[in-house]
Amino acid sequence: MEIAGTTAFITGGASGIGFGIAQRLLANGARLVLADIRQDHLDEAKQFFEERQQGRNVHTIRLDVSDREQMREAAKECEAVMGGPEILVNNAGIDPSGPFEQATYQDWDYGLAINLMGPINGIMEFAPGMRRRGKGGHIVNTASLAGLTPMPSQMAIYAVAKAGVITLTESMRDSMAKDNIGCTVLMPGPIKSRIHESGQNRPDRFRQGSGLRENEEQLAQRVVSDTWMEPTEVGDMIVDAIRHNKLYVATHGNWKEQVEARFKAMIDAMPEAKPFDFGASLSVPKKED
Ligand code: NAI
Ligand code: GGE
Repeated sequence: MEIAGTTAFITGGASGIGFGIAQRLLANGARLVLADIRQDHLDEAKQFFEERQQGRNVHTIRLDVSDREQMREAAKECEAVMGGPEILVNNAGIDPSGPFEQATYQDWDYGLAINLMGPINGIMEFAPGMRRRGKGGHIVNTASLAGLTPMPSQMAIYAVAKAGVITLTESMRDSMAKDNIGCTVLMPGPIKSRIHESGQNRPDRFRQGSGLRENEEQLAQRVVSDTWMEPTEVGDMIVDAIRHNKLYVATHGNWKEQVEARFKAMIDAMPEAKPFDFGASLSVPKKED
């Protein structure tokens, strides 16, 4: 599809990968609605674009992607203020990692509410409008290579959510295609960002009863490495994926061996296929049966 003249709604659009995608979409002629839970990130992003005489093409909305009411209101506000969106980027996410044994239900609920239900809420609240306007469009969901690569238990909550985002994107594709809406799942490796500040972004209702507070405090001390990729480079990959409706974008090739070994082990676990008619068992029984 053509990016120029569209509106892009980007969750977590005021920092890191989302902000990198925002910059490259704007440079290619899109208007932006940046949605983020952090007002300081939104103010900083807005100022960045104002300094470049692009403020009028950027609208900001404070919201939490795990709050469905706020997502519904944001869809209305986006359509009213900037039009569209034709492009939806479900990117907001957090790092809920820590010792598996210490994770509580609160930590699971938090990790899945933001990283998996966030994209689902985005699709539930925005896809109907995108279909109704009939202009086609594109949906980008940010997963991670951690959703595909075998991960240690420390990363279990994160990996479960990100694996879900990959499957979600793959399985919604045929439905979206009927309305000329393309789909991309972004699977980044290490990217320069403020994901180490995740502890600050945990919504209040998920704070009491967490078992991972110590880990969040440790994560907050981590420094961004020079060797990690620039978010604008990821933004360029997303511009290309939207233009050419590419389902998968992986930013790094460094985990190919692990991913290949994982799929090989799964395929090796499968017996030789026996001839079998799945037609009857997989279809809904008819009334007269
Ligand atoms: P970041 O922290 O720099 O940016 C994320 C933005 O999302 C922040 O501005 C934050 O305030 C916002 N946010 C957090 N929770 C939110 C919520 N509930 N509702 C609305 N906004 C919220 O981090 P980064 O790294 O750019 O993260 C973006 C996405 O990329 C996440 O989904 C993350 O899991 C994913 N990712 C990041 C990688 C990395 O190396 N940085 C690698 C692979 C995936
Ligand atoms: C840069 O910070 C993070 C983070 O705090 C949590 C998760 C991630 C980055 C990523 O999604 C990635 C990095 O690619 O996940 C991995 C983390 C550790 C080992 C391998 C990973 O992905 C293959």
